[in-house]
Amino acid sequence: MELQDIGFDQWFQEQQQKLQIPHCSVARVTAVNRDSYLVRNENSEVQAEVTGNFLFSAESGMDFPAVGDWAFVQYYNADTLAIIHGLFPRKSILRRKTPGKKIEHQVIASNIDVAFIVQSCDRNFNLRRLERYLVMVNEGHIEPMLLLTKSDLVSAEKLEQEISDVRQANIHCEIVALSSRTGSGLDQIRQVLETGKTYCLLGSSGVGKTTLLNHLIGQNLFETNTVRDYDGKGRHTTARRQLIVLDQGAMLIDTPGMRELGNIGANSGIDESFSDIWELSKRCRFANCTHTTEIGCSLLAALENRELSEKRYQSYLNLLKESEYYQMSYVEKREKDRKFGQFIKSAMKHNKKK
Ligand SMILES: Nc1nc2c(ncn2[C@@H]2O[C@H](COP(=O)(O)OP(=O)(O)OP(=O)(O)O)[C@@H](O)[C@H]2O)c(=O)[nH]1
Ligand SMILES: [Mg+2]
Ligand SMILES: [Zn+2]
Repeated sequence: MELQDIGFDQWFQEQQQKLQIPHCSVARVTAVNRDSYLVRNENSEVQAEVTGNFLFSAESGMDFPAVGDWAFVQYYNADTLAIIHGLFPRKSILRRKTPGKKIEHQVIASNIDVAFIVQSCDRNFNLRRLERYLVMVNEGHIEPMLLLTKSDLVSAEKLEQEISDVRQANIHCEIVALSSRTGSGLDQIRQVLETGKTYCLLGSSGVGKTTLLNHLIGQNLFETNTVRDYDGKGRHTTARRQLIVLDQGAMLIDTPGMRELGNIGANSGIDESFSDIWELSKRCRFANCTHTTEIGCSLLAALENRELSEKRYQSYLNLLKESEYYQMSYVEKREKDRKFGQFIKSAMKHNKKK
């Protein structure tokens, strides 16, 4: 196996040349435990730790290795232990705000091409939750795809209704309905998976993320658990995030079900996820329209003539209010915009080369 096969593409090769870290090899972080890691190189998967210096200089949780990261490592103990000296810049990132007032983020996974937002069509299907996940995924510059699992548990009509509800809400991502029980839809997923690309499973506990993963690897390698009957909730069976390389060459990251998304820490992701509203808002009379009371607000006008649903409008306002950007001071915003500008520039450069 070559590093390219596990996602080390031209962009990362260029970074490697720019960074020029001597005496180090390159490996990809495939699992994060409490204070140790697993990394994968051309040949095998190795236990890893970060250097003391790394611990010392880390300023926030964002600086620590996350699943999907590319790292500079050195090997010890006959190549059975890797020491992580540093990380490559991240090409894309899934992150959420840690609970509490302080604006701090936790990286869920990095360097992902497509995020599978998983909802089971029986009791977990929920448009508002979907919108929250979309904001997170869009902010990370990752392509979203909706997987509606357990299609065996609902009628064809109910499934159709759910898909039409998604479209009604102006959500345009690709949707695949599937059942790990009957196998329906699994071929469609297999066709989606491309060699060398990284995918991530996101969604509530118990929706069948790990079950799907087990089907794709063709054996029950990872633990799954029944859903509690009285509330349809899962039991948080998967405890750690890990990246698995599938036989056909794609990589899949399984994550523990999220209890709740918490506050979203996003700004750009909101406009992308609500592109219909964003388009409308361009026609508001005031550039800083809050879309709540202003005369000449085109959102309020769209609500009036039912072009825009009340629920989607509320959902947008709620997410906006929660967003980190909304809560930041002016100085913080300036700094953030500057950094984000740089991020976009480098991402665009990367895309042009593709
Ligand atoms: N009927 C039906 N049950 C399913 C399907 N897929 C998964 N399940 C069941 O749903 C339960 C939860 O599945 P898991 O794969 O453990 O769910 P998970 O999303 O990985 O949950 P966490 O690891 O807790 O985040 C298990 O009992 C599965 O057998 C399906 O397509 N149809
Ligand atoms: Mg699981
Ligand atoms: Zn407005």
